[in-house]
Amino acid sequence: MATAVLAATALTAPLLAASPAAAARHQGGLHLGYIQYDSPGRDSSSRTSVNGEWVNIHNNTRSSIQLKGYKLKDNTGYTYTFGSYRIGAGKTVKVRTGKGTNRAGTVYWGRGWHVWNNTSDKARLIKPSGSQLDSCAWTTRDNGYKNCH
Ligand SMILES: [Ca+2]
Repeated sequence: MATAVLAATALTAPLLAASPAAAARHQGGLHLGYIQYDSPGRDSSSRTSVNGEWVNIHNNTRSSIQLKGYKLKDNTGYTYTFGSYRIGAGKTVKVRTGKGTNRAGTVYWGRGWHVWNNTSDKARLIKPSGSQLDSCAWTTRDNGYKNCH
């Protein structure tokens, strides 16, 4: 019995030790930043209104990262897939929901209507391999925007 407890402890300890590192990952890698999920004013299908929603993605690594094939996904399953876009070390790219011409620092999902739910939703950043790199959820308590760090 004592041996079994010791063995279980030995298995658990490395997992516990890994937790602080997992929490620190947000500051160190490619991650979701500030999300303006509720466009200012009343939602309409105007380009300004739809583009009033956006998600920032930060690259806090020391190297640039090619985002081609990375995905941004909501709770419903709507998905934005990055085309060729190289995000520099320490840089931010803003993904606006509506239509527009991509430029340095801003890319456009190209939708005709809002994607991020104003009451509650969850943004997910997914690697080309399909594994989830980061996620960030909000509720009505978050007042229109969420700082995911
Ligand atoms: Ca919204």
